[in-house]
Amino acid sequence: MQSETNQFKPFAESLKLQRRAEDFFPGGVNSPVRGFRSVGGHPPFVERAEGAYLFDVDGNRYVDMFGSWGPMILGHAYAPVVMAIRKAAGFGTSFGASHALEADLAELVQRCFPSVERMRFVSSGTEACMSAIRLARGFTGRNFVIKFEGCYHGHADSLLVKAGSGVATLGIPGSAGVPAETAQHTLALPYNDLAAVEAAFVAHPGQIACILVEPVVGNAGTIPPAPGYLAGLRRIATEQGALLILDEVMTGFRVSLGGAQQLYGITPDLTTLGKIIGGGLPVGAFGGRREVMEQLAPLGPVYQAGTLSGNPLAMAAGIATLTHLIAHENEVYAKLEATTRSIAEGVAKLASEAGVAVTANRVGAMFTWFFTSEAVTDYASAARSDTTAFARFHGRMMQAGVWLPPSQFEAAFVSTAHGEAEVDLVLEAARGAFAG
Ligand code: KE4
Repeated sequence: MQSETNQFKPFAESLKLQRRAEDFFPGGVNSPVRGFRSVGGHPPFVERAEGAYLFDVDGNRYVDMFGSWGPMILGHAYAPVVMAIRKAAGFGTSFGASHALEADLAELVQRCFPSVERMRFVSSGTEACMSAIRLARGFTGRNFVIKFEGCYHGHADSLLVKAGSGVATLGIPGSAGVPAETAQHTLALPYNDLAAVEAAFVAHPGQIACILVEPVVGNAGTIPPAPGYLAGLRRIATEQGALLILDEVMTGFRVSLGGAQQLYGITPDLTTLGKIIGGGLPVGAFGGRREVMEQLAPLGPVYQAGTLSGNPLAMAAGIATLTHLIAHENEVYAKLEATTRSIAEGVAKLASEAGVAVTANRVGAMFTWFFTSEAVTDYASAARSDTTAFARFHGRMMQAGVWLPPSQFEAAFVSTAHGEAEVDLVLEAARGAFAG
């Protein structure tokens, strides 16, 4: 909410910067979902961020409800992270050679994810997921990959099949430029439907390398696993000799310190991570069973590499972030749970009182308000949401100083920097948005 003294300022400076950006980048953005295409209007340009807030170039302040799409679990410009980056920068920004910070971060990751017996750092979640399925194919000698409709695992060719996030936001079936020969080995099944998975293995006996799943879907909006669903995937993968890969790029350190695999008690063969483990700097990771990971070059025949993998600044930011989360686990996740519940359920209650159909799905500090009266349990039900109503709500919340993820098919995130004041600001903004 804008303070009394500074009413919401129009986006004069942002519009100027948008026009300049369009001289360089398609749509003026470096990632499509930032473009506000599905909610209308132009995105404000951020000048700086601090704690739970974003500040745009026109002097507007927003409660940040998407946290750079997940990484900013400790809030923006968290001092220990900033200091760690500054200190690391003084020793050089990239070596392309081994250094101790890599194992320092790996040790913290392994403490929280004991299933990750060996790992490799990369520079994005896309790289992590792309590499994990190549490794699964190399380990099993099989070509098919199961993914789920509405799940997004980055923009590698074979994973842009019925994907979520920006692909769903823009309403495109997949992506141009992906050859049918590539996509044919990707089986996109409905989420929360074990029979569909069983049927896929009957149809492709001995041919499916892995089941790749967001254990809590975030990229169709937030969709929790049905009771027993993840355990069912684990059982089927084991029975069929396929690897179970949990894509915890979003849920890792988000839904609990040990991610969804800790929350639901599932041991995957491989895990992909990203976002929070870089503390806002570019880090992804994939890891899991030692005998699988040791198929990777230089030990094994599966190739994977990266110039900036294990970058010292990114390692330092991740170490500072995970060190805080581990040291203050109980306090951190209790606060995230309470704050997120207050926001998610508080706004859903206001919607109900205003006669607006909203279904709130939440797991820990990630949630989505679906503008629909039905339960949202898979992508098909998510897609029946009223995206026009969402866009209207989004615009009104922006005007009131609350920046929600600009898509019905994205999760909102809360940080430890969000407190009672931010809960009040969001509820007040929603009260006005529903009354408008
Ligand atoms: P990146 O390559 O964007 O670091 O990670 C890809 C990825 C993999 N797996 C999951 C579960 C993810 O959520 C993501 C990326 N998430 C989107 C937002 N839903 C990134 C935002 C964007 O594309 O700009």
